[in-house]
Amino acid sequence: MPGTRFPSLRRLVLVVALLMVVSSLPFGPVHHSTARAQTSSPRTVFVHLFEWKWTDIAQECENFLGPRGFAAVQVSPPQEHAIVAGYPWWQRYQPVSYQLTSRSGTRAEFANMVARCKAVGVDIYVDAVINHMTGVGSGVGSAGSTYSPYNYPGIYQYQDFHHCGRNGNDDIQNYGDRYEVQNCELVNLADLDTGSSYVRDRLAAYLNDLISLGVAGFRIDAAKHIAAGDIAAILSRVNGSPYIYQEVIGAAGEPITPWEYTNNGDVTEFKYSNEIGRVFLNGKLAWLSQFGEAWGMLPSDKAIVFVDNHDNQRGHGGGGTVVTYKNGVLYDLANVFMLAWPYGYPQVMSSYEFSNDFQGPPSDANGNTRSVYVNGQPNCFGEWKCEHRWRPIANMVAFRNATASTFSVSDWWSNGNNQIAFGRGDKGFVVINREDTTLNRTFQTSMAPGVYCNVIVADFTNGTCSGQTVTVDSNRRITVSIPPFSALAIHVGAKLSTQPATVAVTFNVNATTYWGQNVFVVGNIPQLGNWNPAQAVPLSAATYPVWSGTVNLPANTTIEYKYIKRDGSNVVWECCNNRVITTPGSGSMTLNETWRP
Ligand code: LAG
Ligand code: CA
Repeated sequence: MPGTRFPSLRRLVLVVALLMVVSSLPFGPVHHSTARAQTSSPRTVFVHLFEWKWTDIAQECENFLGPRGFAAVQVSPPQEHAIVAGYPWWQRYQPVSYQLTSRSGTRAEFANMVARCKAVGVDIYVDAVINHMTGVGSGVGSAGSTYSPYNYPGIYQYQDFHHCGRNGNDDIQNYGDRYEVQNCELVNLADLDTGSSYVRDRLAAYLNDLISLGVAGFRIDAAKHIAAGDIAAILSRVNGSPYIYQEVIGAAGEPITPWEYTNNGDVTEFKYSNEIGRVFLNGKLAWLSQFGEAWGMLPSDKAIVFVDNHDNQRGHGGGGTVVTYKNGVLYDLANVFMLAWPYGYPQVMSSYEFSNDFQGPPSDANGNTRSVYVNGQPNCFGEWKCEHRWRPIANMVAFRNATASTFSVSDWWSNGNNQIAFGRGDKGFVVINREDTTLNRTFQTSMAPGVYCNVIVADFTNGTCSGQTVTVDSNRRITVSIPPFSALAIHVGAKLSTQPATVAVTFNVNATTYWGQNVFVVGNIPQLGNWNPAQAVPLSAATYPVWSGTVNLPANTTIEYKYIKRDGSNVVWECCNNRVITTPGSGSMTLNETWRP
């Protein structure tokens, strides 16, 4: 079934059982959350709260992620890690033991977070670093454990590691050599012998401990450096059916490909991130009409997709040309596309501000991470970027959830350049303007007639829209005016049940006429006659040659119109493009204009 996601064959039995229970629900593409559902829509987007503390994540689940319909949070590696001078972010990718004491907090705080997030419908995915331990060397970890080369007391000794015998120092050099990539050391990190039963049991024990605390899924770090069969053997020792996605950075010409990992679960699709970067920074959005499998990417139901991740946003993990929070509104637009486009399982990145690729999260001088929440309020958009709270990104989560049951594209349009639009059947419609001119246009959609909230610029809460509304007319069309570097998105989850407020718009037009000829205004909405001259609104000549009239029009709405001169059935249209206005949210509007011959 296209667009339908089976996290792995091992889950089929569970999935079938669930389907029997929920067979009355629409069969959407993704329903990852195993936690109690809080909304009627499936939850189809997850967020990486990179380097956030457990106490902060618990609050963010309750205050924002749960109510907004997020499926899950990917958390930073929770195990004991190396302490590196200057406290770089990457010290957490150097495990010392599997005690849950890390820069993000204690085991008790971790367990509390998992329970509180689950209670509001949000799963926790753990970044599982299982390919390796620390860099080969000695030190003391974040829980106080000591280690020395290939010796982690009580856990692993020399014989539990690969010693590949290549390149003099056992480091990976040749990515064209499968043996070397999987058995040598990735940047000098002590490489676990994942072929051994002992190591497999020990890694599974770590994952099972996390599962016992309620963890619902795992990102398998550095999966390309572990044979796919070794991962399968580890997972076969794991309890229950956690959701699995594997970090495999595919590269042209390399023998190890993302495809060979799909039997274990889902796989990160780095090509998606790099192509989004190429297209949004240097290309044309018009190219995106077939984005996905047709571009050589994984099947949709196997792919984890992202605009950027914690590695490539700072030149690690394959690097490449990527759009990040530093690109401002362009980052919004790239995420709007990702969340509207029916391909893959999207991961939203949530970053902290950084100026070099080493810098760790906001911290004190001893490397203690600062809290995001201060006095119960999140300290976002400063040192913590909180991209997941940027309005267009946050609101598109509900769009993706509300459109999940129509996981296909309808009504594609582009101007051949950097303006695109597409729909998701009668569930949603999006327009993206990545050009420096305003996009004025009437679009054919497949949406039911009615009034919708433009969730890119406004919030839809308790049935009301805080800003611009969009009217789908009886022909399922919308007429819109989209500023440069902006977007429009409407969906069935943000449809107004009542008609919007109206505002009084006064049309004054200076137009000379002959005796018996009168001036009217006609436009694209019912109040202005739907372009039918016979139903145009008559203006009064009390202050000739200025013709005037006041009409109540929907507030916050973009309208197209023209003036006409009419003498019986004889109609003269003014020339040129349609006039375009956007009505204010309240009050009134006066237009003083001149007939265009
Ligand atoms: C990944 N892919 O397979 C990530 O894409 C990659 O970013 C991770 O490395 C890697 N897994 C290991 O989990 C990150 C940093 C590295 C860092 C490493 C270990 O990107 O820069 O290496 O975590 O902390 C650092 C130093 C190296 C040093 C190594 C060992 O940068 O110079 O050799 O530690 O001491
Ligand atoms: Ca390995």
